[in-house]
Amino acid sequence: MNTTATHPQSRSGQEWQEFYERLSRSGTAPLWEVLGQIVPSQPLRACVPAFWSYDEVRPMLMEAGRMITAKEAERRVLILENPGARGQSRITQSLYAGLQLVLPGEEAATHRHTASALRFVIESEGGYTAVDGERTTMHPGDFILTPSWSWHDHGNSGAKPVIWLDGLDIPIVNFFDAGFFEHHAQDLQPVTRPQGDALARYGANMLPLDDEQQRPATPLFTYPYARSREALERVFRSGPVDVCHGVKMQFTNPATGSYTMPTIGAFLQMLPRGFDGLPYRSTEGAIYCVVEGRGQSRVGEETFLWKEHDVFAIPSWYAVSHQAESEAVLFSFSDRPVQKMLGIWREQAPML
Ligand code: 1HN
Repeated sequence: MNTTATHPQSRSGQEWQEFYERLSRSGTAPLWEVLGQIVPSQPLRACVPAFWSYDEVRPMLMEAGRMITAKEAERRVLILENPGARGQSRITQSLYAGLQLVLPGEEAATHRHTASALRFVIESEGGYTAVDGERTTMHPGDFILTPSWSWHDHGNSGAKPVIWLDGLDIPIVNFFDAGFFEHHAQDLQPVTRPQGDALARYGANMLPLDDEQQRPATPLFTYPYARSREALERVFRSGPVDVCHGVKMQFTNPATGSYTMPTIGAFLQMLPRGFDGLPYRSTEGAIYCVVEGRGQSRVGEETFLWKEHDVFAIPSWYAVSHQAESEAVLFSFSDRPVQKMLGIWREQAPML
């Protein structure tokens, strides 16, 4: 506060204090004391750029696997907590992320919640997720969705641990105090459609003839890596390669052409070997998972050296530039769709 400067002779410090106490007792507060914080000239962020080495986290996830079953835990997950927001179960201001483990033979029971979720598969030979009556087998690199209020359960019929990165819009849902959760009557929901049904109906550049249903999220709930990877490779070969992003594509809802879910957008990008990207920033809070290759990303003042399966978070308005030592593929997700829908999304690219 700078009351002496703005009101040089008008009030004494004691009068100000007494006035503020009265305001407080009446449930009011002076805007002029907080204006700069609540309407900043540019984003004031609590969350900071952050990095999780898969080699460091994986052993602890396996340790959790020895200490608690998937059934006991409901979901056996290590939350990736942003160091600027400890205890708040968020990786960026608006999104939650965690690493989930399902051991051989385990099942994670069917439930649903208002929060929308995505999975990005890291390790799986025989892992599966069922979404609203349809199962999909998980392969490394697959991008799988469980939109708001869809029934979902997971299992592992293979012989090795299944691990994936979860991304949810929990902070957004809780911001609106709109969180609901329930268990299915059965531990495992009945399977009502064969594997590949959604992919055939919605993932072949066609739609069922009578498909005019308006849905906020994509009816295609699985995006197999083999397909996305091949598309990226072909686009990369014919170029151009963006100076900031390499070749970056966004996953879409085939019925609308829009983002896969209203709150979380997902992206896959390829960086050619030796790529030295220019800095870029936007207001989206983004989470990256390295799929292939090695390299580094400068985020603000920090440099993250990454390799396969590492995860890093880029909060709003931090400049980021990527360098690739070998050809690299990065998966990312962010709150871009909701910001765009609200008309508040900004970007600055490239920053020269
Ligand atoms: C959830 O339902 C899953 O279904 C994972 O795998 C993480 C974190 C918070 C709330 C619900 C899942 C979750 C979650």
